[in-house]
Amino acid sequence: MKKTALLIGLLAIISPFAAVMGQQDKPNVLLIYVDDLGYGDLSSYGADKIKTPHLDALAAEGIRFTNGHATAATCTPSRYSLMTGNYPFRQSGTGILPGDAKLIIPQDRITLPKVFKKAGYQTAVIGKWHLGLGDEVDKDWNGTIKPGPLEVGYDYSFIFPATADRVPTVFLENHRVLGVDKNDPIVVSYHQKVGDEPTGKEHPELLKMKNSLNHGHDHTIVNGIGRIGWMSGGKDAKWVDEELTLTFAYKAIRFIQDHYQQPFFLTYNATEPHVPRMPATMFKGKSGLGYRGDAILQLDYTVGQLVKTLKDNHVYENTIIIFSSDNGPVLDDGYEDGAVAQLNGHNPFGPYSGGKYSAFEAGTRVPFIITWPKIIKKGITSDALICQVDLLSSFASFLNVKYARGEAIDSENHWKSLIGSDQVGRAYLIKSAGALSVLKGHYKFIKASKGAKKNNLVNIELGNDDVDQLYDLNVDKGERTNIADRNPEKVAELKLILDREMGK
Ligand code: NG6
Ligand code: CA
Repeated sequence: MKKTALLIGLLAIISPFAAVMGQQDKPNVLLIYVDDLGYGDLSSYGADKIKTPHLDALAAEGIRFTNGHATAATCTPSRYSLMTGNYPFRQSGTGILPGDAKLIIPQDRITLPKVFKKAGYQTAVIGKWHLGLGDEVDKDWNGTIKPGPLEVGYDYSFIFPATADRVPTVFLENHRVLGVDKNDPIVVSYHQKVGDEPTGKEHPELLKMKNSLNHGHDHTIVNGIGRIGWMSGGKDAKWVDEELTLTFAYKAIRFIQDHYQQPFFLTYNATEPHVPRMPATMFKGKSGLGYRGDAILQLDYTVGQLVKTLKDNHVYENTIIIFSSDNGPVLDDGYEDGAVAQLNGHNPFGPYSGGKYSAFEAGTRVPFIITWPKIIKKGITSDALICQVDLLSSFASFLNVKYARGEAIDSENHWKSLIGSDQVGRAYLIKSAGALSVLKGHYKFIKASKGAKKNNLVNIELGNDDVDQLYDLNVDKGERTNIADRNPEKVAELKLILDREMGK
């Protein structure tokens, strides 16, 4: 036992005052937040056409939640909630951001990483960001870029700005783009072509992975892949897609190796299986399900590497690992990458309807796994209603961190559910995916909305209808039979909840 731990243990016996958790006893927290992974994408969640042994081992080590949610069905709004503890409908401009967007996380309010910072943790974010950077859309990508992750609670960041299908396709370490060269400045635009790099629209013959019909992704070509937005310069700064995850994983492993002796909070924002799916060569063709499946194998491998690093440094037992996804799955999200052609019976949606972009359950109900070997029992399955927006308040309560009333108003303390000692969780949850919905017990209410019923490009039902919808998920997980007419009281109850929440 470390000397300090011994001392704390001793003090705990002789003085009630010292029973407060010592710095050495605080668990590390590794949040693995992935991109577009579906409820049915892991073998521990029922997939039988793909094997995810490292994630399955994690699920067997702790709690596998069956009723865990993102607040939205796309990336930016879900991440906004995770960071701020607020539903995305409370702030405008929280939809999918372009790659040059400015930071949308308020700097003067509590955030999830700030909770850890206030409790004395070292905090880092590695991977996808997609919450905007700087004060302005027009910014110099060759200079200091802030505010960003460091201004909203992280001590260290190694990110890419938005998504891998949006320019600029570069890494940023803290405030600077890696590999900038003043003789080859980076210029980015989301309005018009800049420079003379070929675009996917003009030169489809240069693409190593074709764009899907009518999807876009036909602006600047980087690494043989058409992107959204135009970019010129930065020859040495541009990444190669096949090295993205290996780079992020390496940085995450280094962070753990450098910080394992003090409590740390590491957010690892994996890019899998978001488009463009272009896994490292060693994973290509390995799943038999196209690059989407290969990307999931790569993700699984990376999780295994992170767990191994924790074990090698003897901090695994006292590390809380949280694994979840920012939204549900999509097959064709803009590139011909085999996700549809080689699906081979794989069902990323599980028993649910919809998918990414959708108000139906597959849009927001996602894999959610929590382990903490020192405290959480092995092999628990929990049906508690939990949501990513609650991590902020739950950890603040656990770590005894205070923040102002009126901040993080949608974040509830569900610590007991998160560690498996309560099986109920939230009384209800509001989800924003175009149409707003309320999940309460086994009832799901979707408010009437004018949006399209289906997104034909991605072949996903969006859950919109011009009448209110009510489903009983106990008997109708797929949200096929609208029972609103037969249950006016339930509809009124859930509508009232929504109105009250929206009025806050
Ligand atoms: C959509 C893109 C899609 C993906 C998504 C963001 C088109 C037609 N579709 O607009 O490819 O980039 O935005 O995904 O351009 S998210 O997971 O980051 O929200
Ligand atoms: Ca996403």
